[in-house]
Amino acid sequence: MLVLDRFYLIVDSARWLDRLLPLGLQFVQLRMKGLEPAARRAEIAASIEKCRTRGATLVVNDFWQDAIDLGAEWVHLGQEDLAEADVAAIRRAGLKLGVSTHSHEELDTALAPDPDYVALGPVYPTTLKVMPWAPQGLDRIGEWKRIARRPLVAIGGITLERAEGVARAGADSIAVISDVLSNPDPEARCKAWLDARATWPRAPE
Ligand code: TZP
Ligand code: MG
Repeated sequence: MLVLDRFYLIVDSARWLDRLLPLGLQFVQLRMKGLEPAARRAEIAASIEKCRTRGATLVVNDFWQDAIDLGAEWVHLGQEDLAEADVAAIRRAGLKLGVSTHSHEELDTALAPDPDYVALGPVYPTTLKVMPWAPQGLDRIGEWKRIARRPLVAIGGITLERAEGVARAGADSIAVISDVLSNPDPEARCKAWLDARATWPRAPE
């Protein structure tokens, strides 16, 4: 099975990468909302280049056509994006694919394109996104990992203090926004995550 880095940071601009890649960040998603196409493509191209230079893996959220055109290696799609995306084109171009799920109903849809990981959330309440789904809780992680039979990314309201429990519950990787980017010292917090991930237990297969 594909091994994901256990810490998966989500950023909204390439500028974060200049600050955080030097700390040893390995797995990062660029998730942008509301940019004009030209600005968006410039952000994606810059992020691909920065990650490549540092040997990190970049995942492009939503904009799968840009991701293909600009030579990204990974794309992440939500349920709605998945319905509209040309998954065959993504695969033909050799990109890996991650998908989001928020409920049991969505899991079937998420598994249909045989994704390289499934992201489950929100595990805890998140302030970042208004969502109709209740927090899934830790038990759901192990349950979904058994159903999905592929790497599971946990997301939503996860803090460094909660991370070990999330890993113990079976998450292969933990995706985070606010706990790092809203911290008064994002570099120090990012470094703390990177150091901590080596100490987390792995749930038995
Ligand atoms: N999808 C499910 S929860 C979430 C997304 C994009 C937001 C995660 O942000 P945070 O700040 O780590 O809760
Ligand atoms: Mg999306």
